[in-house]
Amino acid sequence: VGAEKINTEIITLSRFITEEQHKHPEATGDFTLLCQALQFSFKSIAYYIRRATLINLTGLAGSANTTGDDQKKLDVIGNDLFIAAMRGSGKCRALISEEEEEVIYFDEYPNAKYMVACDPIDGSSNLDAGVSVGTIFAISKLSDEVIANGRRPEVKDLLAAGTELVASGFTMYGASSQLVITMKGGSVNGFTLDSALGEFILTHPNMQMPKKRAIYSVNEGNSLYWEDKTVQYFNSLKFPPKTADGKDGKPYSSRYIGSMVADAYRTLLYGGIFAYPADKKSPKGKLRILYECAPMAMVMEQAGGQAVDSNMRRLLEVVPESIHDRSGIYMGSYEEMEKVIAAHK
Ligand code: P6P
Repeated sequence: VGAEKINTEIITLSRFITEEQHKHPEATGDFTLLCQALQFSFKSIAYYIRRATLINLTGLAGSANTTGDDQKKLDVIGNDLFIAAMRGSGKCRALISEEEEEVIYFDEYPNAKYMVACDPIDGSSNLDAGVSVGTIFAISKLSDEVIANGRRPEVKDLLAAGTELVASGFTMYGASSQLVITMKGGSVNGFTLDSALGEFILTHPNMQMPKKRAIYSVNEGNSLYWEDKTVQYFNSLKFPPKTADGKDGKPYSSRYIGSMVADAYRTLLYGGIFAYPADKKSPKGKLRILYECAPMAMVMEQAGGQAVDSNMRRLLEVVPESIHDRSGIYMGSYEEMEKVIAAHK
């Protein structure tokens, strides 16, 4: 029997990013180095998450973050690891983190070109239960004027719509560490961390989300607070009309993990919709624009789907009013999103 053909054409994230760089003659390599630092932060966060229970890293840190969430020990460690990696890259000028009230400026690199927004450990309230959590990131480029004169970008310079993003993605720390990244105008690519090699390997090239799938993902515990059109929309999925020949329609399946990265990754792979609507309890929604909604919206759109806010505006065109500003969000398969939009007209 012939030896199994070993795949020697292994594409690591480093190689993928480098090959991307070579497609752009004007590229300086700064983005490549920034991504190297990013992937190191994912590897180190993954390392601690996998050992958390063993080295007593679960549970509360005894502190609270900017929006009052109780910080888990891993929230603090994940945030510190991420800040150190961005600082060490020398290519990040400003960093916005869910765990930091103010923008962090790396003044030691006054001419660095990039701003990074991140949620170092999204879904951390699920950590102790062993549910997949993740790191969400969004990369944007500062204006030539800010880069040239090396001044600190004003906060207003950082409050840009998601259409300005250069790249975005997330790493989900689940059964394995799955990284999903997309660059402006490009495809969505998935990488799996091979811990033995210490490399993210391309395992899901050019991810295209199914155009439709009868799965909805929302916290129904908030139904009491939903707008009427939202209630009607989800009811139309749960109680579908009878078919022409009088048979019961087929209801959608409900899947809700409560960790955005895990719900987003499943939606990307299987299709369906994920929603965290703005409602009477959270009029601006719960999820943050800069480091949850916008990066995920860019991934969903570039994988062939859509993402809108609770007013059915394209999420990538929503401009945050502050660095921790929130928005309602519906995102997922193209045709499923057409139904959302039609139901909320
Ligand atoms: P709820 C986790 O706390 C998070 O920020 C997202 O990861 C997740 O989608 C959402 O909040 C879950 O919120 O209110 O359903 O527990």
